Order: sequence, then C-alpha cells, then structure tokens
Amino acid sequence: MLTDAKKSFKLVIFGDPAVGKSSIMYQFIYNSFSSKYSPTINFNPDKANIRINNKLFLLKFLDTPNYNICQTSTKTFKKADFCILVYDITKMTTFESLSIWKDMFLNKYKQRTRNFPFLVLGNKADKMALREVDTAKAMKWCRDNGNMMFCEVSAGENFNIEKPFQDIVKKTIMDQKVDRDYMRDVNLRLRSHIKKAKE
Ligand SMILES: Nc1nc2c(ncn2[C@@H]2O[C@H](COP(=O)(O)OP(=O)(O)OP(=O)(O)O)[C@@H](O)[C@H]2O)c(=O)[nH]1
Ligand SMILES: [Mg+2]
Repeated sequence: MLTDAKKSFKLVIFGDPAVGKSSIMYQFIYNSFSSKYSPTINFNPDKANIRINNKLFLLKFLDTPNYNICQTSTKTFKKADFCILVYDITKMTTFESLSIWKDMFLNKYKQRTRNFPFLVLGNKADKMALREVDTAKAMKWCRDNGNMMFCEVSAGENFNIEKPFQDIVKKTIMDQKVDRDYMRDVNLRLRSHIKKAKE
C-alpha cells in the first residue's frame, strides 16, 4: 500500500531518446515491458514503494520527455532527492550525452547542492553482442564525476532493476542524515557563539 510508507523520495530520470528511461520505470513499478517504442511526450510522474531494511519508502518518479527540458522549470526537478541518468550500452553517443544531462540538471536546478546523488544506469545489457560502451569506461566516468553510483541493467530482461534503486535510496538516506547532522552542529555552534557575544 502506497500510504504505508513513512518517507518519500523524489527522483528524476534523464537520458537521450530511446535509451529506456520509461521502460526502466515501468519494469520497476509494474514488472512489465513492451518492445514497442512509444516516445514519452509529457512529463510522466508515477510512484512505487520500496522496502529497505524492513522499512517502506515511497519513490516518486518523474520520467522526462526529450524536448523543452532546459526551458522547463518544474518544482519536482528542484525538489529531487536524487537523479537517474540512463544511457544505452549499444550506443556510444548516448553515453557521451551523460555529461550534458548532468550539467544541465546541476546548473539549472541544484547549483547550491554539494555531492548531489546520481545513479547511472547502462541499459539494454541483454544486447551484449552490440555493446559499444565498455563497463570499465563507464565506471571510470562515474568515479571521475563525483563517485556516482553505477549499474548495467536490462529493462527488457528485468535484470538488475531493483538493486540499484535500493542502493541509491540507502545512499540518499545516509547523505541526508550527514547533512542534517552537519547543519545541527553549525546551528549549535552559532547559538553558543551568539550567547557568548551577549554575555
Ligand atoms: N533489448 C532491449 N530493449 C529495450 C530495453 N529497454 C528499453 N528497450 C526498448 O527501447 C525502446 C525505447 O524504450 P523507452 O523506454 O521508450 O525509452 P525512453 O528513454 O523512455 O525514450 P523517450 O521517452 O523517447 O525518451 C523501446 O522499443 C523499448 O522496448 C532493454 O533493456 N533491452
Ligand atoms: Mg520515455
């Protein structure tokens, strides 16, 4: 039941056309896949529960279309807790676009956030024979770009779909806790400083 979840996380999915963004989302939420291509025309929100260490969390997805994104100012982008970048392992150009998607998102929506959590998914791993993007190359890119989480997946074969979501939610929970603790510490110090200054 969606209403049982104690806390929710917002996530956005970016990537070139036809890399499988919607397919990954549908496989995660509905355990279904269609080989027919229907390009996403509008922003496509949906939600699903995820269970982590026996606790239920709500994931609020925002799947994106491939035009007008840069001109769009959606609150959901700003409020996103993490971002998923998708490329197709059989198309090098879709991997090369990852920097553009990352920079667009950070520059426009998250300028003041340090270490924003990203998950990079190399989709269509069922088509190994057509591979153009080396796993090692993708892992290196993720390391060099702020230690992003990375996984090769197949929405078509339902391979590795659940696990990376578990991992990114766990990381986001940890990061947000670190940030909260840090801010609490800063506030405590500030208060004590003001108190001393008044004495
Ligand atoms: N073989 C294979 N095909 C896939 C996989 N994931 C998606 N596809 C196919 O790739 C095509 C595009 O998938 P979509 O999920 O619509 O891709 P998208 O990134 O949402 O595309 P846009 O909405 O146009 O940006 C469809 O024909 C899917 O069936 C996969 O893991 N393996
Ligand atoms: Mg789509």
